[in-house]
Amino acid sequence: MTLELISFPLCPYVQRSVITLLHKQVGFKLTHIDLAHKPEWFLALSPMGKVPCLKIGTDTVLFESQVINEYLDETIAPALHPADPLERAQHRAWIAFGSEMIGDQFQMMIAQGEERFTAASRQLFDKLERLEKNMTGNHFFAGQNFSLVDAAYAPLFMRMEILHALRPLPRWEALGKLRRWTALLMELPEVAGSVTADFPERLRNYISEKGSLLLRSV
Ligand SMILES: N[C@@H](CCC(=O)N[C@@H](CS)C(=O)NCC(=O)O)C(=O)O
Repeated sequence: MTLELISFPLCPYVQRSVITLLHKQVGFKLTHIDLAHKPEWFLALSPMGKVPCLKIGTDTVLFESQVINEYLDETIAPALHPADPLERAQHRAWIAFGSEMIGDQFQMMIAQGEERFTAASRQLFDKLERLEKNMTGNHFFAGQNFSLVDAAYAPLFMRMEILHALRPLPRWEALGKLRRWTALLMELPEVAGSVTADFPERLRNYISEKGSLLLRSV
């Protein structure tokens, strides 16, 4: 069965699925599209007009990163979700929490004015601090084993580190457990290899084109 992931190179949701595919060492084709000029074939494929979409074989399509990741997890070993239903539900809940933070982070990155920037960063950091309190600080999200939660959070944390390098973010700096978790994730080949080598520069250019306050006030 062939797998093709439809992508936009800067999309954190796509990156979650790329990490999962790389972790599972399964062959797949990555097809990038320009979200500013969505091709007709993509609009025909994607009910919400969003990436990622996973094309399975010639005519089956899945959308929504978490749905894609769960499908991959149920069909390709090793299983990354816990076997216990309650634990699995908790992992899903924290993944949903991470999705909210990706939205906050995006708003913070593209905010042009002080008010929007402050509001988005408060939303983001309040959530990050809550997550920090929930962490044991013991390796990955659930200890020694890499899980779908790790795949879901790595794109968010990768961007936090890039933004922090562009403009120091004291509230990020203070999150010791999350930053240790981040460092472990960034060393993994499936995380490092989930973006192109010029990703930090591409991200910087993207937010610069948006007139981001984050860059203007450096
Ligand atoms: N909930 C979706 C979010 C996907 C998403 O928002 N993708 C963005 C790019 S990062 C997109 O395709 N946006 C295009 C648009 O909204 O027109 C998921 O987890 O897959």
